[in-house]
Amino acid sequence: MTSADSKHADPPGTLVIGNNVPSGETFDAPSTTPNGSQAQTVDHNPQNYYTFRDAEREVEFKRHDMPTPWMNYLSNGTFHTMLSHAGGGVAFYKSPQIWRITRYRFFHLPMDRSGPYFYVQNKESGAYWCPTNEPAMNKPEEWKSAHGMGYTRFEAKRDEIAAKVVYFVGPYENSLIWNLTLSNEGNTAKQLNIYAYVEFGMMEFMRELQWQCYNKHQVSVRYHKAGALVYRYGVENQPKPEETPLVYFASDAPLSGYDGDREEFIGSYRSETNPAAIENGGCTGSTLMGGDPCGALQFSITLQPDERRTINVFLGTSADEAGVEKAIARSREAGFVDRSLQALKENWNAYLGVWESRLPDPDAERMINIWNPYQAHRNFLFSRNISFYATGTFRGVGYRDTSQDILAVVPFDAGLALSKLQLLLGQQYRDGHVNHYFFPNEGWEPVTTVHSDDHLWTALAAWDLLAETGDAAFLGDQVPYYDGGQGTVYEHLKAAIDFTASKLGPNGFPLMLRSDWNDQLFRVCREGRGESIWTAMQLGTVLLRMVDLAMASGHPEDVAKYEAMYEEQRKLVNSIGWDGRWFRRAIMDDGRFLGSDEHDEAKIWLNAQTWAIISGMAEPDKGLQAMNSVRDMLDTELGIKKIHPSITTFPDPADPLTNYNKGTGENGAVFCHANTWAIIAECLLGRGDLAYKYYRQLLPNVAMDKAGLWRYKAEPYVYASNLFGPESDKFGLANVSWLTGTAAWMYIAATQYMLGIKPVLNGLSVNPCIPASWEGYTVKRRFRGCIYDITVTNESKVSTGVKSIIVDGEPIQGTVIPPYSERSSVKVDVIM
Ligand code: IFM
Repeated sequence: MTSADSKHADPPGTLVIGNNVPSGETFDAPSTTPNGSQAQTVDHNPQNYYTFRDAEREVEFKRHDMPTPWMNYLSNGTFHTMLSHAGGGVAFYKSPQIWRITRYRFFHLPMDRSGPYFYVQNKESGAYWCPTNEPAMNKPEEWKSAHGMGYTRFEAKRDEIAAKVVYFVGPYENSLIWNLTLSNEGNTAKQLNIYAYVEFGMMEFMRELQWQCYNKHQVSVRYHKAGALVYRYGVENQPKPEETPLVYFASDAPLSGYDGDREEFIGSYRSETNPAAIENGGCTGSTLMGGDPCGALQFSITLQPDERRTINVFLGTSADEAGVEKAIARSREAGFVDRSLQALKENWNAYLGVWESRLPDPDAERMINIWNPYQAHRNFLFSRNISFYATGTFRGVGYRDTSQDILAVVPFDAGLALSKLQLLLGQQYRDGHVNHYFFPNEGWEPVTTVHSDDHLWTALAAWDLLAETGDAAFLGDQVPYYDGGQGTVYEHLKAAIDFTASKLGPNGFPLMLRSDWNDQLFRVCREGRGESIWTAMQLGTVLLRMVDLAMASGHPEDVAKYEAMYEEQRKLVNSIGWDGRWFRRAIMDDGRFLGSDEHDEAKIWLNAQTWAIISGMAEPDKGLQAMNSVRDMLDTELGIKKIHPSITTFPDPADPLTNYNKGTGENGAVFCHANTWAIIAECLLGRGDLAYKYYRQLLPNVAMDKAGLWRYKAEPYVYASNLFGPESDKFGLANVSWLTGTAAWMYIAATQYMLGIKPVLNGLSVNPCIPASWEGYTVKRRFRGCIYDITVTNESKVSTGVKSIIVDGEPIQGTVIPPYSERSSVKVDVIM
């Protein structure tokens, strides 16, 4: 809906672009300020900042002065680094909460510090610069960087020296590899000092904030005879001292100096921009037995004209001294770095090779083939732990969030998905409820708040696993309960249903308990009487899956119970849950409805409309009317608002439902995660044009183009959790990018509902719901050991409806293609 065609009396608003920067045009500030620093050039055209290189699965950056750091995650599953396009970032081993290796200063200015930096210094002039562009004051004359699958590279030139650095975490060692190649492009020999620098932090970030003054004297940086620095975090009372690794900082090139004491290398009242050691002739040879640790390695080299030299630096971890020596020795073996990078690339080729599509929309194609599954994989790995927005301080694995993240890993690696499902089920109590957050690496006590939705999510992942593999054996696997004893996977899922059945409220809907998917709802259900109408819909969705799971695991006796429960909730949703033009969201403690036309604020909530359809519960006329209300009241030019109107005083000015400013976060923002369900719902209604509109408008680069780069701000290649909504003066500002449930569900919405290629129990269903204008598309999808090479032809220019499917020349009945495990590939022609 644009504000112009809104049917609602109080339209959500209009798109205002760039109220902090002049709109529409580009202006260039002088390139240097009076004090010599480079001034920021404000340029609204995204094309001047970045470009996609789809064949390489890369996004390349032309400028370092982005509105925010645009991140990548480098990881081998154990050792991780979040790294920005300008070289800022943080490395950690397993957990950023207790084994954080380097320091990243969240929310501080200048932003995006510190990071794994190289400095290139001309010995004669003393001038120095960084291939990462930041943090040195002197900037490269030419510069670009790029994020790829598991690596980030920088290419820069200054004073006839060209530098290329590739940072990545390879599969063979737990280390961040910094692969630097320097070339002399001039006619004279160049005497250079090269420095590699990292700032070590206290491994426990919470402790660093609280107890740094004492505990800083329990860390050390020693020089190791292998020609390396070794950082030891020896702080008392840390949660798992026996598992805390040593950190090594080493190279395969001979050192000409080092520092382990940040004061010595950086100096006082200085920063990474102007390190004292670099300006004063070189490293001082400091080590550290208490204080502020760092790692600085100095290499003194001469490069002849046209000469090229590679220096590899390894920032890694190992359990003990012997392990450190072995890891360094292995890393220095000839070919180690190339082999590691090659293996990384092959692993991603294999992972992403499960799906390859060619679509009429290149933005959608790129997202579906590359960035969306990549982002979803990172969510699966990191949950909501650490990003530019989240400090990774007390965020473990969220039961709700991770259950959803699993969905987008199932198609790529069912084994990995199953192990995470089992990890989650280990957090379930015998009565069926689960821990809300838990800390598998840290060993901390879990967060035990009880929510109406958490425990139900896992059934969706279990059903998807069954459909993907066709193998029900895992449903019989034994998994422990958190409070003792064990049960099969199916028994765990059944216990979840039993728990909800035992927690119904006075009207018969599931009690809200602490909250449902929406974290804020506890504020209207504190007294324990509130009920969640949305959870009834979630339960319904799960019950449909449970019927299949019961049959597949040999428990047909449970089916009638699930069906009866579904029917009971369905009736309630369509009676008490119906407000006249949309479905209500909840019943508050005081018995009033949330999400009703009778209120001035928060009249309509997106989730209650979309899940009424997803659950199959909505009576057809009500479902259609509800989704029309979404279109008319919630949709904007930049995505669908979560609620409307935003809350300022509801339900009580002294105690409003949320403290979020209107148009932000949980209050009237465009919540991208919830938008995914609108796409699915529209596909289920067969409205392909609307589904596609909802999908396309939230493609990050598309939204950025519309909002303007300096308004949108976050990365154009991964989804953000939310965009400020039209009731905010910063409509279109993207927040909390990378780690969001948007990633998994957007992938499911696009591939399984829009493109309609969905594993089901008896095969691969092909049932597209696309814009009527699309002429067709192709998808290669690996499924149960066979590549399905699918060509969809939309000769009738419709959104939905399959006329015929021909597999290897043979027509099949219906829209489900059976498994062909005995064939390596099949050619599938689908006519719409
Ligand atoms: O569902 C939650 C999620 O668990 C954390 N982020 C916000 C979502 C909506 O409240």
